[in-house]
Amino acid sequence: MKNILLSILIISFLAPMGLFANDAKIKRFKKSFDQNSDGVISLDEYVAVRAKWGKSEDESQKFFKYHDKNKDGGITLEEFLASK
Ligand SMILES: [Ca+2]
Ligand SMILES: [Ca+2]
Repeated sequence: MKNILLSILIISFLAPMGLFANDAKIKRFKKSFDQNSDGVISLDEYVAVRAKWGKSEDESQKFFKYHDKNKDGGITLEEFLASK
């Protein structure tokens, strides 16, 4: 019985934390990366935004490919949230 209560406690504590993490990512997607607000991060947007943070184009292209799961040349919000 104690274990069940503990599990419920842990789940109810961790679930909102997961939501907050996603929330921060959604904000980052919309405010930082998706410059033209079409719901997709293009390679140009991604490289340009990261360049402002002092990141190299090589590294950004590598990360872009990692995020772009279906390799269609754009990162959707779903793809962005699916990546760590
Ligand atoms: Ca865009
Ligand atoms: Ca994609």
